[in-house]
Amino acid sequence: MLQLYIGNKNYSSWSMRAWVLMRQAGIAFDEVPVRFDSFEPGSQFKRQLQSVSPTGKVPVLVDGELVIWDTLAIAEYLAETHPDRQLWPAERAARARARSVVAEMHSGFTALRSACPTNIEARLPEVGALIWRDQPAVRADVQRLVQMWGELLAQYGGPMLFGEFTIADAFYAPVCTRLVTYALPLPEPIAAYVQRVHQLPGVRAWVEAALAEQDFRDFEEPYRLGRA
Ligand SMILES: N[C@@H](CCC(=O)N[C@@H](CS)C(=O)NCC(=O)O)C(=O)O
Repeated sequence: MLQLYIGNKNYSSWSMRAWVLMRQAGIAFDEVPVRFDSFEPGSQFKRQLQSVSPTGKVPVLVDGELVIWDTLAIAEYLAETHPDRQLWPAERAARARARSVVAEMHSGFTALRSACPTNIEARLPEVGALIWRDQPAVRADVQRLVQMWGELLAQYGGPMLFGEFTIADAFYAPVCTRLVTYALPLPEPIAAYVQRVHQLPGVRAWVEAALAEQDFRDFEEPYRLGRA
């Protein structure tokens, strides 16, 4: 059985991508939770990951003797090993485009990611309003999302970015939860896509588990210190 090492569901956006992808695609796996205590070298988190992950980060996929780390590599491995699940679009041009937007997510949107850390349980519209007012780089990231998603939904007809669910939707799922947490303003068709992503069974299952977790970590709560 495949094993997926993941961090706290309330906070770990990279874990969410791999987990949602597998769950939504119906790929069976055992989940190995690695609780965030801190990311310092001697932390329980780093010690638990030591034997399996060369980077000390989650997610990590273990398939027998094989260890695959980094979300993009995990997604590619699953696409290769489960060709029947159509994790990438079937058509070559769409597939190239899907890889482009996934790579763009993997290496980009840094302003949005650093200003609006994932916190599924939180509702921080006032914080989001200040970020929106004061951080043009965040506005530019959201503008790029609106443009990208708008073009893809128009071209492939929805409901997901490439028609049916693919790796691209899994990669943007934690962006969708951030947009809700911080209530960043979105035009209607884009807000509707964000809602559709929230309704995917794989995303619902992750969000429900994140809400049930109730394991608040101050170092992941820049806007709510003392919440734990
Ligand atoms: N590029 C990696 C990023 C993984 C990552 O940063 N994971 C976070 C949790 S969401 C982590 O393990 N952080 C621990 C650390 O930074 O030491 C991927 O795509 O999987």
